[in-house]
Amino acid sequence: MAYQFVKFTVEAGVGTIVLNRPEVLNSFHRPMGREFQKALEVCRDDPALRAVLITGEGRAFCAGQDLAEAAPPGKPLADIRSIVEQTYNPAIRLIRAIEKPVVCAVNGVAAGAGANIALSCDIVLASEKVSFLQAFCHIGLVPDSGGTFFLPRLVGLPRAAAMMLLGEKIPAAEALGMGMIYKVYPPESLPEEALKLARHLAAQPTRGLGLTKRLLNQSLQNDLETQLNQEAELQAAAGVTEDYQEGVQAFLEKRKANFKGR
Ligand code: T3D
Repeated sequence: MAYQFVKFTVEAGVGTIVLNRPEVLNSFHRPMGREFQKALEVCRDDPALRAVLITGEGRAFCAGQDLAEAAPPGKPLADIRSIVEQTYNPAIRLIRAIEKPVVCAVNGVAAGAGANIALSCDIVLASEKVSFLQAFCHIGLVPDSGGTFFLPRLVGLPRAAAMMLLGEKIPAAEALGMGMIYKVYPPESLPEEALKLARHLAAQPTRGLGLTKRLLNQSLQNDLETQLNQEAELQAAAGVTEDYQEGVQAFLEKRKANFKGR
């Protein structure tokens, strides 16, 4: 597939997806949504890809839905439900279902669905200059793209409610302080740090990391008993991987492990 609205590159086991409509702050229209999904599917399906990095081109990460597409001036409103179901929901499902680490490097403002796409990723890094904004309330919409699922679990209900009802800009340092994101960097170091992290993850025991992600996904709904059983089952699966054997062997031989992702 030819990509026009995302840039998709593959290098050193990392699939890098760059949202690429900088003139509208990388807001999503349907074609960009389709390309984003396609790139995520490739990351899911290609065993040579062992980590994913998502970021934005230009001064923004993503300003959510392209409002000119959703509400074109002088024309009937678009079918908002189908936009949510076809552009955002499949992308969020894919990010959570890919059994490989998905890193998000928030290089600029992350608003609306853009903020919630970032929050659905496994490890979120941000430039210290950016802000996160649950912009939906300013235009009479409800939060989507899994925001009402992830945000209360990340920061608790009171903060999630305030962010979603007020739509204030939350600076990266505040987001970090309340556990919304993992680390912040000066803007000039973010791309390099994010790539370094993604490359590191791509050289780790991918199957074990993927099963860890599955356990974390399930832990959001399961009770302790169910989760303990799941851990035993997936530990058994991790314990028969080549990477487990290599990890233990390398430890005993006091050398660096050479993981293959199998
Ligand atoms: O179909 C549905 O609607 C359902 C799906 C909903 C999912 C959602 O994401 S709803 C929420 C949509 N997003 C927003 O409401 C955010 C809108 N944008 C902003 O509030 C601001 O742009 C930002 C706070 C993100 C950044 O502000 P600032 O001052 O840095 O930039 P700006 O000047 O507002 O924007 C720069 C350009 O990008 C500008 O175009 P221009 O004047 O240079 O030609 C602006 O119109 C354009 N732009 C920014 N966001 C969007 C956009 N164009 C279309 N859609 C956008 N979301």
